[in-house]
Amino acid sequence: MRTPRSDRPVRLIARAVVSILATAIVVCASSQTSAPAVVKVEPPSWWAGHSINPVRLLVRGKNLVGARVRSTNPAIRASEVFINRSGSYLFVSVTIAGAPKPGSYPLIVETAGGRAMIPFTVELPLNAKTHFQGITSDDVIYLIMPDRFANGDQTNDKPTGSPAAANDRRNPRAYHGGDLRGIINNLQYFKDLGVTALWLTPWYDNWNGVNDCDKPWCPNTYYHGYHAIDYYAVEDHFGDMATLRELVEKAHGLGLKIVQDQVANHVGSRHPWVTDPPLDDWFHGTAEHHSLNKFQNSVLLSPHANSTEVRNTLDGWFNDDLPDMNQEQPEVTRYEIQNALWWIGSTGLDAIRQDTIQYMPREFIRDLANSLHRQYPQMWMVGEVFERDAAQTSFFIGGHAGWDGMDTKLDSVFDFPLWNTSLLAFTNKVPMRALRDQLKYDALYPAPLKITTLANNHDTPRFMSLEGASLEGAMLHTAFTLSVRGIPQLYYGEEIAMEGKEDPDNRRDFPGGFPGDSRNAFTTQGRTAKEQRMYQWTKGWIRLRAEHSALRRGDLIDLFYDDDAYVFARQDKTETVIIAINRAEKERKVTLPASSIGLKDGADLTSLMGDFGGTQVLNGQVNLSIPPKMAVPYTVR
Ligand SMILES: [Ca+2]
Ligand SMILES: [Ca+2]
Ligand SMILES: [Ca+2]
Repeated sequence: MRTPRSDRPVRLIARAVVSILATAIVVCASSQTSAPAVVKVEPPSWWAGHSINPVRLLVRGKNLVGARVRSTNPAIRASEVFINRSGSYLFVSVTIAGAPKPGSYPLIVETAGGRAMIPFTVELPLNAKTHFQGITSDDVIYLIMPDRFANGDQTNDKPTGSPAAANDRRNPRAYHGGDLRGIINNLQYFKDLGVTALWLTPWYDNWNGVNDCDKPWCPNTYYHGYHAIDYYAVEDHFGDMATLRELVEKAHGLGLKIVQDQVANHVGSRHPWVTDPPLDDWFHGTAEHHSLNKFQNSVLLSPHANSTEVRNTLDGWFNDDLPDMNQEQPEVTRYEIQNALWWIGSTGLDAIRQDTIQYMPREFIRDLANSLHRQYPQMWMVGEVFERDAAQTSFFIGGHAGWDGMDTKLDSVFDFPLWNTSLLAFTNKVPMRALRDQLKYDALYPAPLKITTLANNHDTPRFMSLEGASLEGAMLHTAFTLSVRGIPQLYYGEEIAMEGKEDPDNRRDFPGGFPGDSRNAFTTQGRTAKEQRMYQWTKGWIRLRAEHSALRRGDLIDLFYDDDAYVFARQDKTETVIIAINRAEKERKVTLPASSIGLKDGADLTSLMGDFGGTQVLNGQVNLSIPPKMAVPYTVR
C-alpha cells in the first residue's frame, strides 16, 4: 500500500453508529441479569506444544460484565480474565497442558444472568516438513491480486447481501469475481513459468458493500483486501478456509510456496472494533478523533527527529478509512502475533508479506519476527518499506542493529530503491551506470542476497505504461531483476507485458481468467506475438536462474558500466555467470577485467540464451560485443 486511498465516505456513518452503540450500552448496563452471549472467539483454535502457551483469546459477546470463565476439561486451563467496561469483550488466557487429543475444548462463561459457551478447539499441527518452508534467494515470487487473476467459482461472485454495484467487472474499483479456485485451477501455469512462490494480496474478509460519493473514485469497494473486517476469516468473494487449505496443499504438491499478505498496521473502517473497541486504546485514536499520517517517513530513520513527527508517522491513520492499531498496547501486540501464527499454523503457508511495516513500532516488528521464527524456524517475512532511499529500507531489515540499538529480525525488505532505478534506466531516463551506483548502497545491508528485488507491484504503474517504455525495455528490466542479487518478485501479467497506469488501472483482469473472456493468455495460442515473446523471455530467465546457483546465491561483481551498458558477474564457489546488458540501439563493444574475477587466459565465455556465440579470455581481458537492446548471460568454461 503506497499512497493513501481516497475512499473516505464512511466517517459520518461511523459517527452515527458510535452514537447508536452508546445508547445500546446504556440499555445493556441497565439489564445486568441478561444472559451472557458469545459472538466470536479469536483465535478459535490453537495447538498443543506451541511456543505460545497460554494463548490469549479475545471473545466478543454481550453482557459479559462480571463473567467468570472455566474450562470443561482439565487439559485446558483458563486464567487472567479481563472484561471491558461495556461487557462486549472478554480476554482470557488459555493454557493447554500436555498433549491433549485434537478436538473440541469449549470454555464456559458465567454471570449472574446465566452462562454461554466459548467454542475452542485444539488442532493437530500440520507437517512441518512440507509446510512453513520460508523463502530464500532460490525462489522467484509471483504476486497475484486474487480478485483480478482468475474466476474459478462463479457461485461466490455475488455474496448474499452484496449490492450489484459492488460486483461489476466494468468498474475497476469493484469486485470482478477472481478467487482462490481460479488460482488453484491455474497452478500449472505458474509451474510452467517457473516461479516458485505465490504472494496473494490480503485474503482477510473485507466489507462486501460499496462506497458511494461524488468523487471520481466512487463507487468503490475493498476488492484489494487491505480493509479487513475480520482478521480470522477468508474473504467470501475469494472462497473459504477449506479452499485456502486446498490451495496451499495443491501448491505445495507442485513445489509452489504460498505467501500471505498480512496487514497488522490497520484494519478497515467497517471492522466491528471501530464502533466498539475491545479496549479504549485498542487503536491510536477513534473514528472521530485521530491524526492522519502525514507520511513524513524519513523521521522514522533519523536519530534527530522530534517525537511529534515520529508519533504522527507511527500513530496517524493511513487514511480516515483505516483505523491504526496500537501495538504499544500489549493486548494488541499479543493479538496480532497470535493472528500471524494462527494463519501459518492453520493453513501451512510458507511466508508473510507485511504491509506498511514502517508505520509500526520497531519493537513490534522485532517481537513479531522473533515469534514467527521461534515457532517456525524457516518462516520468512518481507516488509513493505516503500522508499527509494536505501538508508531507509536497510534500516528496517533484520540482521543488524540500527542507531536505536534495535535489530528488527525482519527477514527481508523490498528493494524499492533498485526497482526505481531499474525503471528509470530501462526507460532511458538515467544512464545505465545508475544501476551500479544504486547497488553500491548494498553496503548498508547486512546480507544483500536477502533483499527482495521487485520487478513491480500492484501499487505502481505497469512497466509497459511508463513514459518511454518499450517491449525491449521491459525485457531488459525483467532480465536484470531475475539476474541481480536478491530474491526476485514478479507481478502478475508483466510476463505478458500487460499495460496499466496508476491504481486501479494496473490491476486489470488477467486475460482468459474470467468467464466470457475473448481469449486465454494462459495458453500459447491465446497470446499475441508480443505477449508470447515476453512470456518466453521471462520463462527463459527464470529457468536460467534455476539452473545456475551463481545467479541465485553468488556474489555480484561490477565489470563494466557507462551510459548504455552494465555488465556484472554473479559468482559462487562452483561457477561464474556474466550478465551483459546493452540498452542502446546499436551493438556495444566492451572490455572486461576478466582476471579480476579469477578468469584464466583461454577460458571460454558461451552465451546461455540466444545465439550470440562466445569469446575467450586473452591477456586477462574479455572483449564482448553486446547486441543492441539485449541482455546476454554468459557462462565461463
Ligand atoms: Ca468467483
Ligand atoms: Ca467480504
Ligand atoms: Ca501505525
